[in-house]
This record gives sequence, structure tokens and C-alpha cells, in this order.
Amino acid sequence: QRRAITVQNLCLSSHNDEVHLAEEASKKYGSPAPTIFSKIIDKTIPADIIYEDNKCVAFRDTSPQAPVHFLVIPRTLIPRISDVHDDDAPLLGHLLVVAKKLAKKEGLREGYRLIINDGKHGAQSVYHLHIHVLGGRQMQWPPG
Ligand code: TR5
Repeated sequence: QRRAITVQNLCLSSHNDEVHLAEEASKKYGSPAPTIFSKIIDKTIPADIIYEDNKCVAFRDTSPQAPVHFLVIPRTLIPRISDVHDDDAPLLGHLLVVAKKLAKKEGLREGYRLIINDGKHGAQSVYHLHIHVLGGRQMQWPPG
């Protein structure tokens, strides 16, 4: 039982860290400084890139929350989903189609989850729009 409590505390603390990170990141929203994802796109910092084309890049999350966890991001800087315009619809559609193709390539035959976090309440920690693709285990509902 002690071990269970410890593991639960670890989970709680990691969730709180995520929320704290998101809170800090929200203060920098609107800053012209490039995000870590811009640096992944221009390859000034390394990432495990699994796909790229002229509109988007997909790479594995460094803090995976499932056996398969990767991110699909547009090359164009759109900080968050609440910033998109009507004419971004084809790009957003492309990101979803790429996410679906990569999920299939990653062998996620039993299903998977797509997530877009927005802003502080959505626990967004990097202000470059990204779709999380998580799979390889049973997901629970509702999310925290
Ligand atoms: O919380 P949101 O939805 O903004 O998700 C941001 C995601 O980016 C988190 O799941 C992080 O684990 C992930 N992340 C953060 C960094 C990073 C990354 N994934 C791949 N490579 C990364 N590098 C090189 N640096 C990060 N700071």
C-alpha cells in the first residue's frame, strides 16, 4: 500500500508540474522569442523526427505519456488553436490527416487519442500549435 501511495504521489506531482509549467508558459504567450518547436523545425536542436513535409513536422514527445506519443506541428507559427483563422482550415485538416497516417504507421490498430491543449486552463506549455497523438495503451475518460 505504501508503494501505491508513493506512485500516486509521484503522478500527482508530475501532473502539478505540468500545470505549473503551463501557467509559466502562459505568461510568455505573445512573446516574439522562438519556441523550442521552432528550433526543432529549423533543426537547431535535435528531435526524434518521424515525418516532415512542406507544411508540417512530426516528432516523438520527450516526455511520453503512452507507449506511442508524438506531436504533429505546422511549420508556420500558430501559437495556439484559439489563434487560428478561417483560412487555416486546410492546414489544420492536413495536420489531422498526417496524424492519422502516422498513427497507422506506428501500428495503433486498437485506436488512439488526439489532443490539442489550449492556453493556461488547457495546460498548454509550448506556444506553437501541436497535436498530441497518444496510443499503445487503454486511455481513460474523463481526462484530468
Ligand atoms: O503541454 P503541451 O500541450 O503544450 O505539450 C507540450 C509537449 O511538448 C509536452 O508533452 C512536452 O513533453 C513536449 N516537449 C517539450 C520539449 C520537447 C517536447 N517534445 C519533444 N522534444 C522536446 N524538446 C527538444 N524540448 C522540449 N522542451
